[in-house]
Amino acid sequence: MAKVEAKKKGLSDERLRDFLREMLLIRRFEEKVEERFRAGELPGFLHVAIGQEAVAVGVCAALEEDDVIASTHRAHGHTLARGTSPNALMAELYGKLEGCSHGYGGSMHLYDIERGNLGANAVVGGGLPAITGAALAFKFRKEPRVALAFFGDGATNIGTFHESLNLAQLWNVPAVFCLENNWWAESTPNSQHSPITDFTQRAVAYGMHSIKVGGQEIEPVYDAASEAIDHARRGDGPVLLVVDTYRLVGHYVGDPQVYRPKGELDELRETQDPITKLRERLGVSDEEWEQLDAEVTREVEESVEFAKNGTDPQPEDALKNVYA
Ligand SMILES: Cc1ncc(C[n+]2csc(CCOP(=O)(O)OP(=O)(O)O)c2C)c(N)n1
Ligand SMILES: [Mg+2]
Repeated sequence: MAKVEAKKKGLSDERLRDFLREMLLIRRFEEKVEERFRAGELPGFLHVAIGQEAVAVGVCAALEEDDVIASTHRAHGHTLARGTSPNALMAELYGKLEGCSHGYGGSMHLYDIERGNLGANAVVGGGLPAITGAALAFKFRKEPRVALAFFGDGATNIGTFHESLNLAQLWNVPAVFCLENNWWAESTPNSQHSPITDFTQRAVAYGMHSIKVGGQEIEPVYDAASEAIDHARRGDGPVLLVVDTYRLVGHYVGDPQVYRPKGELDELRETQDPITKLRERLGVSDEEWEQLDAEVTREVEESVEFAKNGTDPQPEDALKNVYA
């Protein structure tokens, strides 16, 4: 197991400013989505990943264009970071044909095959077998591509996690398993759902290489993800990439979070916000910040307008694209 410290591999300030913009766009997008959901405009169920933006942006930035990802029920950040436009994502959340899943999916089923997004998955652990299969296909075809699955700490207790890691290692495929450890599975803390606290130990059972990194600062996330992805791409086998992070909100929108220790959330928001950390790291002035914030907020507002003006699917199309 290699622990990646905050080493710098020459990420320029310009690149970091792009990361800051992307993270802020995801934050403002999710805040807006939460607001519109509470107003009753969005069907379905909603999980936001506020606090985990550095993972989505840092890991996706380390991927190449031809690589693929699969995501979870907490997928907006991964989807935007992989290049889906806010318009296409917002339209999906409004159930419109212009959405990235053409209105069939909603928040937990975001697909964008053109951008290498094999889909979000409401079934915990559902993305891991798909990623193992994609990686096997890349290996068979001798394509220099990597397949990466995002999933949570709770998913490490699901059978598909173990089956996927076992087969990926056995077949030596170019897969990266990116575990976003936010310390909770719904209202259950790690200590009550996993006998193992250092998740890299899960990889030991499969003889798999693992890397662990803190997820609130984007530079080490990017470095660790690059190392994992390079390892897989050069044929050295799959990697379990463990990223410790925090969800600074409830499990779902509306979660009263009575299970949290008192004061925990306020303290984490104060000390562990990845956007604040990057802003401070870059020394972004108030003026520059306000301009950036105004720009991304406008982009988000425009996506709501786009979505509201979108096309409703027709009832007779309900069974289109249903294969089983
Ligand atoms: C197979 C399956 N079991 C249970 C659920 C209900 N469920 C939805 S999210 C969740 C917790 C997942 O925790 P984790 O993997 O840590 O992801 P996080 O919500 O923390 O991002 C559970 C149990 C589900 N969707 N699928
Ligand atoms: Mg979790």
